[in-house]
Parts: sequence; structure tokens; C-alpha cells
Amino acid sequence: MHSVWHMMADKQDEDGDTTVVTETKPKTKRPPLYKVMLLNDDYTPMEFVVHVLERFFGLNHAQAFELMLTVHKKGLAVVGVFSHEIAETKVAQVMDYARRHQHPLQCTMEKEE
Ligand code: TYC
Repeated sequence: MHSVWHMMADKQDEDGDTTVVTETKPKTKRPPLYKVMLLNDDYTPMEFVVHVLERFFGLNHAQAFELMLTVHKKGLAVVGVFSHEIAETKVAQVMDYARRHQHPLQCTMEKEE
């Protein structure tokens, strides 16, 4: 939502003094969003990454396969954008799942600017 704020014209009182009337924007701060990223490595099987993307990020198989290939080729990719709490949960879920399956898959989060 955009709003335009004007500085009001200088007003002169009886003595001729001027006052600049300013307004301040009422800030409705939206909470920051966080990018969740998957990092490539040489050992985690492609099928495992595809499964992770389906299981924790709600992607269908084709979307998951495509995004896995992007990570594989580029080194990393954003796999979702969430609130701080949801992003932390996703990272923890992926890291724990990878650890339990003894894969070195890494998942991180970063504030979106
Ligand atoms: N590079 C891995 C391989 O060739 C596959 C892979 C993709 C691993 C994405 C991690 O986040 C990842 N088996």
C-alpha cells in the first residue's frame, strides 16, 4: 500500500513567525520474511532431495525434481519464503530428516531484504 505525505505550507502567525508543520507516517511494520535455502553437495542422492521438497515444501514431483536440479546446477536455491518461526521449523525439519538418513544435505535461512 502506498501513501503520499505532504509537508504542509508554512503558516505565519501574528508576529510573522513561521512554523513548519510535518506529519509522520504511522508505521504498520510487517514482520520480515525469511528465504529458506537448500545447498548442493556431492553425496545426498537426488531422489532424497526430491522427496524432501515434496514432504516439507509441498511441491509436486515435477516441481520438486526441477528445483532439485536447480540446486544441483547452481549450488543453492531458495525453496520457500516464510515467517521467521515457520522458516526455523522447516530448516530444523530438513536438517533432522537428513541427519536421520545420514545425508549431508544442508538447509539454511536468510532474511529477505
Ligand atoms: N549433487 C547431488 C548429487 O549429484 C544432488 C543434490 C541436489 C544434493 C540438491 C543436494 O541440495 C541438493 N547426488
